[in-house]
Formats: sequence, structure tokens, C-alpha cells
Amino acid sequence: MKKLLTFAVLFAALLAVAQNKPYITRVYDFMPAPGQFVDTLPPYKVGEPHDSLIARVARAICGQEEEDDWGETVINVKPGMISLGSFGGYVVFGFDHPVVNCHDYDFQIFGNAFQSNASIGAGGSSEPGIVMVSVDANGNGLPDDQWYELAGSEYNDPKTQHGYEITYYKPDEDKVPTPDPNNSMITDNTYIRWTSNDVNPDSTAGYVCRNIYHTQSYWPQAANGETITFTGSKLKNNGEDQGRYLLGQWQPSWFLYYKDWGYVDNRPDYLYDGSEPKQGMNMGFKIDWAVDDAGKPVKLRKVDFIKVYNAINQQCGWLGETSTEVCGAIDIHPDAVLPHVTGDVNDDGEVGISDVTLLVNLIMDNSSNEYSDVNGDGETSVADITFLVNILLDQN
Ligand SMILES: [Ca+2]
Ligand SMILES: [Ca+2]
Ligand SMILES: [Ca+2]
Ligand SMILES: [Ca+2]
Repeated sequence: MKKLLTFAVLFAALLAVAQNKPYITRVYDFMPAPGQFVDTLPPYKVGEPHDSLIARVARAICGQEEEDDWGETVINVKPGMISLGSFGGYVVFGFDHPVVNCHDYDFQIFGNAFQSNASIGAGGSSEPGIVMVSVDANGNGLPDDQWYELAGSEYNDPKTQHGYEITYYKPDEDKVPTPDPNNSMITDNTYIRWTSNDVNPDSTAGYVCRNIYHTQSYWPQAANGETITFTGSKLKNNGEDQGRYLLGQWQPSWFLYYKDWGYVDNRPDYLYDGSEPKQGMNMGFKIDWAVDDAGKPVKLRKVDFIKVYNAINQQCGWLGETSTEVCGAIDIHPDAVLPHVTGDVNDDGEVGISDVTLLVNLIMDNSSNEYSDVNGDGETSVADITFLVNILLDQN
């Protein structure tokens, strides 16, 4: 609660001047993978349409303007929390404006990671989710365009598996459970079966276990059909049982080590304000980290859609599956202006032949757009084609 208040107060000043909302305003999609918080974070009503579930997610992670005790308007950037379930579960969201690439930490996404004082290492609860970004290239306002991964610290680690695919199988909720003989907290260690294309032959199949703490179905009710498949990059497991024997009984004590940087719900959150980054904390994400499917860096001037998915497939005893939580996000530079280059008629950040093609088509249609008056004389005409061609000739 204390942390939330600090966030809110810090944002009070920003709200007074910001044209764009610094917080999430829209959730486009949500599909958790099976897990112990499925259909409780957020809750799911039986038979609820998918749109209504997404609205519930939006209430949890979209920012809210609230009045504090002194009547001042403050922003709550972390109104609630959602859990993405096991590997692959995801959420897709956006702001009321494109996030401009400022070649800095561009945005932050908040989770609930924390450092444990009892841990012998840097960590405690770290459940890293991978961030992907997308540009609304076809201009339809929907996230149906190319996605790019933001390459975090583990991207080139040999233990990271790119192109990992996992399929979960809908359980028979009435089957006879198989309690774990060594762990009384686990009531069914063959609950939800999965198979994967893991490069390690010993890790191509397993189960999401059921524990005594969560008795509802762990199968996402929003999933249609008998199976559900997710793909993505899988990070190396980070959990370790640092327990000990007490009177001949193993007392488990699970720790989940931090990844270095570049993941959601990986390190404790704080609000980055452009000053010296706080080492060891979640500093946020840079659009400059974007790579394509082949791992090649991609230059993006802005992004319209952001996706987070859980990148870990591991069971940690009574703690259950590792699952990324998402509690909200901010655009660090909400009022940054997208730079426009003269001659960039299609506004893709570059001046090229495609701009000439578009300009010719606009003129033939007796039409124009925001950028078609290339020579700035107030109208879109053949003179703009000449002007644009000269820009191109000068470039070469
Ligand atoms: Ca689109
Ligand atoms: Ca977490
Ligand atoms: Ca262009
Ligand atoms: Ca003109």
C-alpha cells in the first residue's frame, strides 16, 4: 500500500501537464496458461464472454485517476494484479498514444517481484516475463501486426530456447488425484499434462501440479477446446530449494533468482524518473532492444502494442508453477513527439520509393494526407513529386 501511494504522489505533478496518459488505457487480449491463480487473478465467472474477462483485466492493470485524502488528483498506476499462469500465458495492452522510442528506458511494466532477506543470492521471488512490442503497421488499431521481442539479458544465453512450443491438455477434473508422496502440500502431481519441443529429451513432458492452497480448476475457462498451445522464448529455470532437514524432515524454502535485466516481474519495482537508474531494481524497457525472429535488431520509432508472456516453465514444490504477474505499466516519456522527416509521406520513418508511390497515388486520386505537401506550399501537387524525387536524389 505504501509503495502504491508513493507512485501516486509522484505522478500527481506529471498529470497536470501530460497531454497523453502515462498509464495503460487499453487491454487487447489476455490468455493465461494453466496455473493456481487461473480464473482468480482476475476472477472469471462461469460462461463469461472473453470481452468481459478482458474488461476485468483492464480494471486490474489500466491506470486510474483518483482523489487523495487532500482532494488532489493522483494517478494509481497499479490498481490491481493479474497472473499469467504457467509458461506462455500472456496479456496484450497499450496506451492512449504510441510509445515513442526515446532511446532511453521508454516504459516500465510492474510486477510483484521481491528480494528475500533469507536468500543466499540476489532474488526471492522472480518470475520473469518476456516483453514483445508491435507497431500498428496496417493502421487498423488492432494488434494483428508483426511482433518483436525485447532482447533481455538472457537472449543470447545458450540455455535460452527460442521457438519453444508447449501444449497443455485439459484435465479430467474428476480423475483420481496422485498426491506427491514426499510433499503433503501437493494434492495432485499429475494434474494438467503438457508436452513441449524442449531440446532436453527429459523435459519434453510434465505436469502442472495442484496444491492444497488453490482448489479451483487450474484450467483457463477462457480456453476453447481440449488443448491450448503457446510459443515463445523459454528462459533457464531460476528456482532453487534452499531448505534444510529439521528433525529428519525436509523443510523446503524456495528462492527464485533474478535474471539480470529486461524482464517483467523479475526485480523489485520503482518509478524511473529519468535520473540515475537504481541498480538491482526493475528499470524498465527500451524499444531499442527489439529484435526480429532471427535475432536481428529492429529499428522502431514507436510502438503501439505491448505483450508480456511468462517465459519460465518450472514447478517449485508447494510454491507451484512460476507465473509472471502484471500490475500496470507507464510510458516514461508520455509526451515525446514522434520526429517527422520531410518527404516521409507514408510516415514509416524513412524517405524512400514507397513515399513516391504513395504520393503519386494520392495525387492521381486527387487526395492528400498529413505529409503529402512535401514542399510546404500549402497544397499537394505534382510539384511535391519533383521535390520528393530531388530529396531522394540528394540522398544517393
Ligand atoms: Ca494492426
Ligand atoms: Ca510474481
Ligand atoms: Ca516513408
Ligand atoms: Ca506542395
